[in-house]
Amino acid sequence: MLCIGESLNVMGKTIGAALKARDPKPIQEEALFQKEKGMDYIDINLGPAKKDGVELMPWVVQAVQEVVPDVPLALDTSNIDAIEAGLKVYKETPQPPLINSIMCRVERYEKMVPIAAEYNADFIALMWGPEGLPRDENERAALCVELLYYANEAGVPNEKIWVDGIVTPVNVQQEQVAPMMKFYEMLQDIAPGAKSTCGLSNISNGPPAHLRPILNQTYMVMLQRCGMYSVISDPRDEKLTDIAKGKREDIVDMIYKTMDEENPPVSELSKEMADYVKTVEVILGRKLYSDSWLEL
Ligand code: THG
Repeated sequence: MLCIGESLNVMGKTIGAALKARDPKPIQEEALFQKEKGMDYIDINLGPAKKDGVELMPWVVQAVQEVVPDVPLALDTSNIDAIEAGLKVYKETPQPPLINSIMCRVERYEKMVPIAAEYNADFIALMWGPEGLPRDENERAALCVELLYYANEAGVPNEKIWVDGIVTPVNVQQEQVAPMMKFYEMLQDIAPGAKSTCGLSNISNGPPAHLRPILNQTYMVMLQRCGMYSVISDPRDEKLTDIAKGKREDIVDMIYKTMDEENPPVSELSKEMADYVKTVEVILGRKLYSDSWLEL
């Protein structure tokens, strides 16, 4: 599983202030930190960046590439001109840069797909359509086919497209989990060779901070089983990265067994393993979500 570090983010206190002040030091420290923690890509998340994105994105790209020239970057903003300005100054990395993201809305993708093609960038295809969030796997599939067909016609092959079905918080949209997983199981049939990704931490947006890691870790393993290729993830969660890099097969086995309803009773398990079993059950909707699911 590839990991795309999420925390070079305008919403963060330190990074937000550094971006505003055009102070490269905290940004470069964050980039070096993410590389040391094993991130395969670094997501540069500027949010909407309506006012100054065109000037800010190239400034950040250059600051980051000065210290980590070998880590590919994801350029994350809804400002199309800012994305293009970032790509203009981008210095070649072992993997091409990743545009984050192109929505399934014609007025967006007809502007952005040609930019991806021109700069040889990969892009994240965000399953956000004219009516917003798709309701199920079939609506996701329809949006996916529409955008990928357009991209293929413009000369961008599926291998350069990372499909994002959009992860939603488990505490408010528990019923969205099954369609997300079904969609990723279908993906290679509807878009052979396409890659995939998601904003993993969205699943735990809402629940208490100390419970976010186990939700993120468990859902990552469940999605990997459905074919997920990469996750946008928290580089400070070392256990998550260990699991992603195949260092915790004991956890992966327990999660798979629970998905298949072949897990031992929690009374026979260590607290660590029992917590993963309970978390699979709450993510799959076998148990109703509450913030105290690990205590039950
Ligand atoms: N899909 C795609 N891109 C995305 C998302 C997605 N980019 C943005 C987001 N979703 C993924 N990135 C983050 C970044 C931070 C957090 C969650 C997802 C996060 N941060 C902590 C918080 O808000 O509490 C800490 C903030 C801080 O640094 O202080 O949860 O779905 N394609």
